[in-house]
Amino acid sequence: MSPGTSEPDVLVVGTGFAGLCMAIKLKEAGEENFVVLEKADRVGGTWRENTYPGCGCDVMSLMYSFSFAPNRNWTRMYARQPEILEYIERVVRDYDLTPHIRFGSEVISYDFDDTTDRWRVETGSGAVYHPRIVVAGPGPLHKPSVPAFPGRESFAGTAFHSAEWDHSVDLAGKRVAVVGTGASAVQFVPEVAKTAAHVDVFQRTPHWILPKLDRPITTAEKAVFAGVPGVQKAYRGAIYWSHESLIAGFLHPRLMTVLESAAKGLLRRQVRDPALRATLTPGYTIGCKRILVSSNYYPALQRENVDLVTSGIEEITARGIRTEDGTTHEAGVIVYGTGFAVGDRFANEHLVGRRGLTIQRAWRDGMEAYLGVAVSGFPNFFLMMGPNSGGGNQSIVFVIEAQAHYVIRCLALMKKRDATRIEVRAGAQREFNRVVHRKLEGSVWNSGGCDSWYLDATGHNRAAWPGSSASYWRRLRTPDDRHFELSSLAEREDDTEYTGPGVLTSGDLTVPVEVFLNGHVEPLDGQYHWYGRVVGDGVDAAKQRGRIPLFLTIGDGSAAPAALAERDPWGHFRIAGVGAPPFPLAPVEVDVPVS
Ligand code: N01
Repeated sequence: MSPGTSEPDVLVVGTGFAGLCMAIKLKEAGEENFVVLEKADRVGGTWRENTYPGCGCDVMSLMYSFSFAPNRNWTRMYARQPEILEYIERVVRDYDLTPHIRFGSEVISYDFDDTTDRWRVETGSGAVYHPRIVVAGPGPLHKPSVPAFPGRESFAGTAFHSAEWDHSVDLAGKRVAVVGTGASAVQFVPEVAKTAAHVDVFQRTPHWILPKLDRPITTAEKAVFAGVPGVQKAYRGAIYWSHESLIAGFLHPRLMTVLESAAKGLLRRQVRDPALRATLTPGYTIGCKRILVSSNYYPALQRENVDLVTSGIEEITARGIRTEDGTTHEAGVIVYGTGFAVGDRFANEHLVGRRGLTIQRAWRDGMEAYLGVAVSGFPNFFLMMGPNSGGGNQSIVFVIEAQAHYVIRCLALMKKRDATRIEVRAGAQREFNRVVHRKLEGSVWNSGGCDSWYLDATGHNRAAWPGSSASYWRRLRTPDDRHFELSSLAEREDDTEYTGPGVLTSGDLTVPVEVFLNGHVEPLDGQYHWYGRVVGDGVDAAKQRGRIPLFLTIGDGSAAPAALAERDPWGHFRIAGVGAPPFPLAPVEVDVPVS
């Protein structure tokens, strides 16, 4: 590829596990003309962003790596953030991905160009790319969510979210308030409590916690992994199947009793005080919220300098947090371990697909994709870790690998059919989601009696895959071409409503042009939308005229108000209008019943 090109064949967004996996699979498939955009100046995704004390993975290390790039250097059964980031950076070096990565490139808009079957992707730094294919890999958990507690801005101390840890603040000797008791908080509370003068942990809902069987990986184990072929793989296989066996319980909550006993056992062993134990015992089925894994959280809560606060947060004051029981809990620092905005993924993004369809409109009833990867209305666009692709009981890296493989197979399908456009059929997506949501109805996520980020505001589960990850993997082996619309630009151009000469006028300017136009009645506004390309010397000048109205006339027809957009990748201008088109419309064929 030419690493500086603005017309890559494939554009990948993000350098977390998902974006990097996609990049590696593209290389393996012989595709070198791709770029990877990264908003930051370093790779790593969530493992770059989350640096809170104690940050690590609650999936066992041997399963938290690419299957094709095993890590012989893991030091612990459950790796901590620095060594996961180190692993990711090593993968980038080993696969020579750096020449493809554009750092400091945050995407601000994605627009599909119907007339060229390419995307226009713009970054905050003003760079514009025209890729044929976009693969977006923004993690589902990357937008920190801080609840709008009354008085939040009045706090006189320092406040930050766990995913934006402020390492310039020394917590030693300070009074710290921690809001939230989820997967992040159970990791950093024990660390913060070691040096803080006092920690108040604000719990709204208790979470189920399983013991974390963490320990260093011994030198002998490392030697065996390195020296005896297949051992590390077998170990990984055992972990994979132990995670996989849990899915029966997630789908049939009555089977969760075994896990619930294990969690209750930990609570019994680690919390002797019955009142505290009761406060920490959830009132919903285990698995409904993400199951936490920790062996040092309960002991940390029982330290002299730690209090668990269960009265609801009423407001934040300059001095701390006032709870509904009237107490003010003084704090110099507030840490929000309050999770991420999951439900409104793409809510504020400029992502415009075929015929001007925005992602907000497409997802007005909730996020929906086909196999978590493709979205109807958004051709040549693939999503990694999209809605209902799972990862709840399995390493997300496994899910990501399956998705990258699927995208490669879709690209191969396009090549085989000589297609410039691939788009999942709306009917296939609808049917897929009907089945997914029906299967999820009885699952522990939907019926376990809790609120969680798996469920959106309408109560629909937009996160989980209703089956084993092996079943998801199988579905992603080969794309079912009956579920996709594959077409080529050349075929569609034959199909244009009008191709031929026309005249652009703008004030006293008249420009003879060649136009390639198409159109359709838009169901959203009931109007005829026409659009296409316009070629001719002087189109540039017409475009420069700014506010002076522009018209396109064809033959003896009437002048139709038009607008010129930016050039396409071949230097031609796009033109569009709404209302009566400048070309005659073909008569609509009506079936007349034979009497
Ligand atoms: O966030 P969470 P997280 N008032 O959403 C509370 C992944 N992860 O950052 O339970 C009071 O789990 C909320 O209370 P409640 C993992 O997938 C992975 O900890 O809603 N409290 C809860 O206690 C995880 O699921 C690893 O009642 C409020 C907490 O804040 C996801 O990230 C490690 C509140 C949020 O918990 C998110 O984890 C860490 C309010 N208004 C994280 N709003 C791995 O090891 C929220 N809370 C792979």
